[in-house]
Amino acid sequence: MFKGIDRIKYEGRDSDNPLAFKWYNEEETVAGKTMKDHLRFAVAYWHSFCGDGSDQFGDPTRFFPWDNVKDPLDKAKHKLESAFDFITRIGSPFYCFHDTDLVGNGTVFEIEKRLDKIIPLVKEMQDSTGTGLLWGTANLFSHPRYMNGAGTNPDFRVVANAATQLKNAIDATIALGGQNYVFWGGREGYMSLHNTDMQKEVDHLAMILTMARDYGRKNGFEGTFLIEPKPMEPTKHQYDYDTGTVIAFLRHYGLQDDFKINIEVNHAILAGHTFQHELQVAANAGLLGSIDANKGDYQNGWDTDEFPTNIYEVTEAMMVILAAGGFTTGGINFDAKLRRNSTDPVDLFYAHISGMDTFARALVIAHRILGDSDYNDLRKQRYASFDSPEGSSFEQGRLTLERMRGLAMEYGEPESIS
Ligand code: XUL
Ligand code: CO
Repeated sequence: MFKGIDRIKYEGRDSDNPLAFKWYNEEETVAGKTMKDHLRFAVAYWHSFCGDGSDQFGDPTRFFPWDNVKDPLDKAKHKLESAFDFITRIGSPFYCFHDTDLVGNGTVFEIEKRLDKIIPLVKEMQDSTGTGLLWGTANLFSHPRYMNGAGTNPDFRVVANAATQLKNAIDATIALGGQNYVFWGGREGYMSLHNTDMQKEVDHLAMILTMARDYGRKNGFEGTFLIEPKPMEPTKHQYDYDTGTVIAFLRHYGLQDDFKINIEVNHAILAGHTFQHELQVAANAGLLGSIDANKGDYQNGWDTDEFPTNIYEVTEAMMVILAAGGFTTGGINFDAKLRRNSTDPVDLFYAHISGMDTFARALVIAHRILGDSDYNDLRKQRYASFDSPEGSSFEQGRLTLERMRGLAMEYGEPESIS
């Protein structure tokens, strides 16, 4: 599929070769770590090797060499070879998948059977190319059986099917040495409260996550479980609305030691936040796990999943990520797709190169802002009044409202707002 395209190399800022990196130099060291180790890029199997360009209004525009292969397993093998061909040529250390991206959809036992056959081949591909699995997940939202939810479905028989698919996806993730396991609750929510017992559904969601945690840990999964918040689309009200909501949920059900957050740029925007805001909320709670990198469209109210190229936005994000200590098991997954009218296989390279270069450049700038400028000092100075004896007494919980009133009388009306 990608014949004639060599391994993408770093050529530096002066290069005008569109098939070369201008900023992403994987071995270059920034703040004591290579760019490769800082950024931990991953290619998303679904957008890059399953996305055919179709949308609500139009048919596929992009065709894959395996489209007409009838046998699902043969199709899976063909797709696997092309996927790893791309992953190695672009030089991404990781990739991510849904179970159904690998083997197609069907009954949970059809998926199970195909996974059993394909996972050893995927493992061979990973080993021979030196590629790692950043995270695996189960697609619990596309099949009609999940129209009213998976873990939160009102029909227990659907929940049992979802749990089976989940178990198998965790098994696949463990077999492939996955560093994280992701839950995005696309249909875990509701459309109308009139037919919804919200408390019951949220309890069920927590029960499924608890079972997944226990199963994973019992079977040797040492990575991080991640929840990816999104406020809406496809469901009207999704339970994992945003990072703050998910943190409260995890703490309420005692899941905060095994789960962290996977924050996606476009989901943050749909929730009425900025990406940086969501990152900071997660960092404050010690729960910043991983990111799904993309870009929203500020004039649209839906998830456009564009490749990230806004250097200002990405730099602000990298500042929060660096200040929080960077990724451990997490990384940067390009949950981004080509536009429908972008149909040449080479476009997948241009898109990833732009995204990877933007993050690498942002890493360099963010590091310099944090280390070589007054940025941190200025922010610290803003709170300097809390370093006074009274200010620090307040922070330590040693003041009362009565004492605050006394202090206010002493201070009088502040002359200027700092
Ligand atoms: C959907 C989305 C998903 C998750 C994985 O908006 O972001 O692709 O990342 O299920
Ligand atoms: Co995502």
